[in-house]
Amino acid sequence: MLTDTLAKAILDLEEEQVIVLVKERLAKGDSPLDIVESLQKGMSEVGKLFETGEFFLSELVMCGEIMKDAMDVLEPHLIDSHSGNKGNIVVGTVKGDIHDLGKNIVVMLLKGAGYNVIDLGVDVPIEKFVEAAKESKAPLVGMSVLLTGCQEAMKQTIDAIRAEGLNTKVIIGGNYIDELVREYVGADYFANNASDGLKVAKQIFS
Ligand code: B12
Repeated sequence: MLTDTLAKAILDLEEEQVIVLVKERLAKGDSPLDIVESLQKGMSEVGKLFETGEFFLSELVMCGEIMKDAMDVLEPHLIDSHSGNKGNIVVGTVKGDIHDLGKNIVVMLLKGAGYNVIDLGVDVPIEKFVEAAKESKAPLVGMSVLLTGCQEAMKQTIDAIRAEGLNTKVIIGGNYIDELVREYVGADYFANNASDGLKVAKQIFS
């Protein structure tokens, strides 16, 4: 039973209510990242209902659309006027995976903190990650994955980056990522939310 009203509204797919609650919480002075956390909680519940067959793909799509609308409201509060001169970071969702809502939040937050983010989008081929890391000489590459089936693609992408001998740290993120996954795919860091990702970036660029 969800006690967080915003999480509950997204679980109920109440689009208008979600936007009203997001605006109310911003007006109250809540941090945009706490609001994202509530949305994420609700979406996780939607995912569970999809898994058990109570929700179908249409509900998953709708939940994604609601999240996009909520992010339109939150975006100006996550991004400020920094110029992006703190250094390059390459970010993308791995090959085979088209989930991008979480990645986009990470991108917004990094841009907001002044990094120049090279966003490769979704379903990113291994070579594209390697090329971008090489060309930009980015000290950090961030990879997003939500599908367990795409873990292997993530491992292959990291292997390919290492094979080039690039001096690049790799951070992976996604809802199910943990230390075991990090170790298996050979990443340097992992994060389950955007703010932990930002902390790692700050550490690397410090
Ligand atoms: C919305 C959604 C969709 C939308 C995505 C819309 C979009 N534009 O992204 C649509 C409808 C397209 C979709 C499609 C599918 N989905 Co889907 N989807 C979801 C759902 C409900 C929410 C995901 C989400 O956006 N969460 C909100 C964001 C904010 O959270 P987040 O992604 O976790 O990101 C945060 C952190 O993880 C972290 N993070 C994420 N990336 C990164 C990267 C870095 C570098 C860092 C530092 C941090 C970081 O920071 C973010 C912000 O805090 C999840 C359920 C869940 N538990 O996540 C299922 C889920 C991921 N989907 C699932 C499935 C199965 C699918 C489909 C295969 C369904 C189908 N039969 O077609 C397809 C896959 C298509 C593909 N090839 O990718 C499964 C995956 C199961 C598995 N074990 O692999 C899940 C878990 C649902 C479930 N429980 O069954 N999906």
